[in-house]
Amino acid sequence: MDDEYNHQQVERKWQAYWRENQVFKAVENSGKPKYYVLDMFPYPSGAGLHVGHPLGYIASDIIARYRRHLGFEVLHPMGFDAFGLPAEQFAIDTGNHPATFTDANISRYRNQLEAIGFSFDWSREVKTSDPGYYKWTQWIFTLLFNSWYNKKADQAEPIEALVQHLANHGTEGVFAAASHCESITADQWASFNERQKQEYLLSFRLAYQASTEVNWCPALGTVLSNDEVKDGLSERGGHPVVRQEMKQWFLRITAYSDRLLNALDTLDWPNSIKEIQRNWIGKSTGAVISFDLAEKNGASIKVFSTRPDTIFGCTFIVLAADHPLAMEITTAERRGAVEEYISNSLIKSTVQRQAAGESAGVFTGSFALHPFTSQRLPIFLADYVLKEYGTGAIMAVPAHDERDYRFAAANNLPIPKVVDSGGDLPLPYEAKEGKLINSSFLDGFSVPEAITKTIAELEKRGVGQKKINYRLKDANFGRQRYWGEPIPIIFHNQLPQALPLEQLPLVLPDVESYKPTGTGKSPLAGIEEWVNLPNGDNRETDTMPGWAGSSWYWLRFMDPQNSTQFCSPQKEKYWGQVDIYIGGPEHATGHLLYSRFWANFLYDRCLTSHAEPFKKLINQGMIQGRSSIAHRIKGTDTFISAGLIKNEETTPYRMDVSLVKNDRLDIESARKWRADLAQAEFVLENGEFICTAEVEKMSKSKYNVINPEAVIDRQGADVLRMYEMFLGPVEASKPWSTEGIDGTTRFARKFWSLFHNGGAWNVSDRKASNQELRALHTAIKKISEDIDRFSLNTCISQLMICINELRELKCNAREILEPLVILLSPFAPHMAEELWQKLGHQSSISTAAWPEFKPEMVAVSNLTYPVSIGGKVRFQLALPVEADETAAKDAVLGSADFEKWADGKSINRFVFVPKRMINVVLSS
Ligand code: ANZ
Repeated sequence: MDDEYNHQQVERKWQAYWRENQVFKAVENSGKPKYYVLDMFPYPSGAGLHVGHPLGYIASDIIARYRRHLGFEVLHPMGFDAFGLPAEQFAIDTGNHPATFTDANISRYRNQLEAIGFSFDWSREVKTSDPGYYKWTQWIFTLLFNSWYNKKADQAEPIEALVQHLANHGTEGVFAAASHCESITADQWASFNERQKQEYLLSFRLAYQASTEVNWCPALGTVLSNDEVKDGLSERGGHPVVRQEMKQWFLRITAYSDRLLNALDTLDWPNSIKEIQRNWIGKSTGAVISFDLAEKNGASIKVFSTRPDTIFGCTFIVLAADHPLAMEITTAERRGAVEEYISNSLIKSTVQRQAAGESAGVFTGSFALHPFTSQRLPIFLADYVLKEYGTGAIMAVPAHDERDYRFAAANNLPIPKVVDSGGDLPLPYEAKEGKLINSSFLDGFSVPEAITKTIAELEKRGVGQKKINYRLKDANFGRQRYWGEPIPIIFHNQLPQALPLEQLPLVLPDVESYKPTGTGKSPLAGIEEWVNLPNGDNRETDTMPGWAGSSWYWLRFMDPQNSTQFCSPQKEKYWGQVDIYIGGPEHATGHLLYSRFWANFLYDRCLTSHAEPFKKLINQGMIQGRSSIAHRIKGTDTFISAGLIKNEETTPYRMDVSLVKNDRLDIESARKWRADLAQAEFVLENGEFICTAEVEKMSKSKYNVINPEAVIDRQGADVLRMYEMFLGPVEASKPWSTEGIDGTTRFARKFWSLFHNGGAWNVSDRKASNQELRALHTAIKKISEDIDRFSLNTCISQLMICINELRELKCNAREILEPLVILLSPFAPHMAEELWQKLGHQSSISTAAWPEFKPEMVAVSNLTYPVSIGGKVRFQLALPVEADETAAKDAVLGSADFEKWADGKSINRFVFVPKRMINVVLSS
């Protein structure tokens, strides 16, 4: 940058100014309309931020600053999602408390974020691992525990409402989302003792305990998540992992399936995310059908099918290997084979089971009877049928289902066709179009008609009914780990009770060892005096999963210091929904779904004014790294420059990107960087060693990480911000290019120099010309529209166009430059503040009114050209904007001024510079 613009000094100056004056502090009820701009708050990892991380934060900061210029009261907070496994792993490895590690990382993150010039209201910073914060995470959990879902009212209600109803009417009229709901009368309820009552209520609570299968690793003594298991072995250490039943906490998110699904239509979110959530919730309408067992009187198997119309094409039945009836129906002759199959299957995770291929399966020796034809249908176990979905059993229709088709083909089972596609399409034919054939009373009907008819017939015969099924499962809510919010439950006579608010927060106690206990329980289980209370009660020792604290944090930002409420109703009402939420698409089925669930729940319990938390969502893309790869001849210590590689077999060797400039390797520095390079031989081309480049994820292990600090130091935060936006649409993924940033640096310099002449301040109070006004208003219009459309890269290009035009016009008019600085301010706030101050303003530019677009300014039809004759400007001539050289020449020739100055001479040379000037040389 110019000598006179010292970005380091200017940026530091304004960051200090913003901090000291709390310029971005948001206040409630300021009388302005509100706008809430939220970023997905980071997990503070040990590696700090690389230039990819702030992409979304830069975009949201531009929006926040722009909205302040428009006169909104903007809430733009930042905080830290501070519980998580890396900190726990650090604690296990070093014996230090995970909080130490977390706090050190947070302070690094905060410094990095501040250095980029974000307009966060730091007074609202939250940290999910802070007891003052998780007090309320725990409280929301207790509220879930003390609620049930009334399907009739379609909302969550206090459990006391259910208790009241049971006391008055028993289960008559109760329509609940429940694990199971045994019908009882009011008298029976009255006859229950306290223990029976509590046990009964457990099935209804929105936070409940149930036994479920987990990945248990005996060698590590811990439960692993699905992604921590690869091919039946623990990812860390490679120890065997088995599936084991364990009691776990769950949240009844399934009660909200329909609401979470339907409200998607009202959200301004990317379609891709909505589609992922729709599929995740996975609503399908079909029927549950009973198939009687041929050899067991009165016993039957229930299947779930979305295609009951195809029932006459069913030739066999398949159960999940872990279906409760699997062993019971197996005949003596088949027992050995089935047992072996089941034990092999049980060690696999769900994902592996599905990947096993459809042809894998085993015959049980038993048969079921077709409900309409009484035909005997063999019953198999196979991995492609999942225990957790539907009823865990299917009627197989091989002609019209791909998976059944492959299984039938591999096991020589018949494949009768029952839907006629109308053409000659190969089997399996899965489309829901065509007419039924070979199907008795369904023949000739279309698929939808046949579905309705079949269900009616099944219901009439009492062997089936319509059923809506969801893929969504209740959310597992406990982990057997240390670094999380303790679940605020105590067991009294083995029955769970939630701690009252007065006893919250239940503070995470210190432990001697962060290691898993080896018994499957969390390290908290090792603290006797904490677990066992003097009255004989004991505490839950599971902690909450990583997503607990982030499921409501946008509410805490509204009222972060409140110690008596999670958020005051007045403040919640003022800020309402998050107007724009920016974050990565990887949270589609986790955080974004859980947050919607909690928000809907809190709304039901009359604690908030909106059921949906995030009105508009933007997913930012990734900034990828551009790795530098040197090529080493295989098996040698010789590296060969990229242009020289012919037939040699080479292996790639990633060089740290800081050692490479324009693909040229700094060999001497490389030798110092890594010992194995010290003695290596480098074969050069034209005296240089050239690397190739590869675009891939930015990561430490690929040596392609660019830290924001380095860029800020060299080019400045303003340039970093503008460059990241200029790279392309925020939503797109794109590679970082260190060379590419130079163009943005030049632009920043040009912007600054527009206000200066030879280093001296040069802004004039003269009137602006039409051309200047036109350039400015074109920019106002385009930039305002583009920010509204969230097209931030084109804002930067428009600024660049505008600056080039104004430079050509040698514009130094305050009337133009002042509004121009405001246009720059969301993108390059430090330089904008500095220029604003130099323009004579006493306060921050951040609340200066956004320049108003005046259409008449761009509609100007005439431009004023200075006409010089013989090197001197002699007169001004108005020409239509679209005038070309010929038109300009005609106009000059026809003007009285020209006649006067030409003095009868003819034109020798005519120079026309569009929008700028006309130069005439007369013949002598
Ligand atoms: C008979 C049939 C005929 C089916 C046909 C499909 C096509 P969605 O839409 O995902 O809900 N299914 C049911 N339970 C299953 C389980 N536990 N594991 C694996 N597959 C299961 O899919 C429902 C369909 O998936 C059901 O309809 C069933 O196969 C299968 F021409 O029944 B269908």
